[in-house]
Amino acid sequence: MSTATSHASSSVLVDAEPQPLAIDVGRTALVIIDMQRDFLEPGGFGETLGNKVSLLDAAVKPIAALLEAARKVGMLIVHTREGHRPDMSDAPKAKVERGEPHLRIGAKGPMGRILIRGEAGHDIVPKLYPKDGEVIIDKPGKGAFYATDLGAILQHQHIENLIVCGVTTEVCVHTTVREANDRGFKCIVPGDCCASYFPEFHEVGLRMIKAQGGIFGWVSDSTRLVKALS
Ligand code: TIU
Repeated sequence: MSTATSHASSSVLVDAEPQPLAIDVGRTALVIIDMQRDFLEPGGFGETLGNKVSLLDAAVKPIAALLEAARKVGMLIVHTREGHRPDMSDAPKAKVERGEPHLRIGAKGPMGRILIRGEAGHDIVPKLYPKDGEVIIDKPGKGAFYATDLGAILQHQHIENLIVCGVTTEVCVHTTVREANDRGFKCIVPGDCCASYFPEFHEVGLRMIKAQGGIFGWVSDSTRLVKALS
C-alpha cells in the first residue's frame, strides 16, 4: 500500500465553504464512495430500486480529475464498495426485504447477483478503477466505517482529513461523512464529485454539510481541490 506517512507533509489551503481549510496533504485521504456498476449502470441495484441511473454519470469526470491529482501528490486513496458476501450472511433481513425492487439483493441480474461481492455489478466503473496499492473497503452498510477496517487504516496512516466523494450524496456519502466527523476527521466534500438519483437531495445534502459553520464538514469542488493540490 502507498502510505501517506512516506510522503513529505505539505500544507495547502483548499477553497471551500463555509470557509477555506488548510490541510496537510500527507495526513489527508481521498475516499471515493461506491462508484460501482451496481449504482451507475442499467441492470444494477440502483435501477432495481426504480432510479434513473444516468443521473450519476455527472460525477465520473470530476472524480477522475481529482483522483489523478491525488495520485500525483501521493495521497492515500481509498475506494469503497457496498455489497454482501455471496452467502449473504452479512446482509440484514431488513435491508434485503426493503421496498419493492424488481430484483432483490442477491437475485441474478444482467451484471450478476445484485450487490454481491465478486459479481460484475459490484465492481468499480472502469474509468475510476483502483490502481494496485490503493485501499479497497468492502462495506455491508451505507457508512464506510460500519463493520469495516477503514478506521484502523486511517489511524495507522496518521490521517486527519478526508476528501469524501462518490454516490449517492445523501445516502452513502452523507452517512460516511457523518461517521467520519464523529470520529474526529475533518471532511471536505467536493460537490461535483458526488451525485444522487434525486437532484434536490444532492443540493440539499451538500447544504446540510456546510450549514451552521460546517456542522459536519466543508464543501468544495474538483476544480478548487485540483488547484490546491497542484
Ligand atoms: N452507495 C449508496 O449510496 N447506496 C445506496 O443504496 N444509495 C441509494 O441512493 N440508493
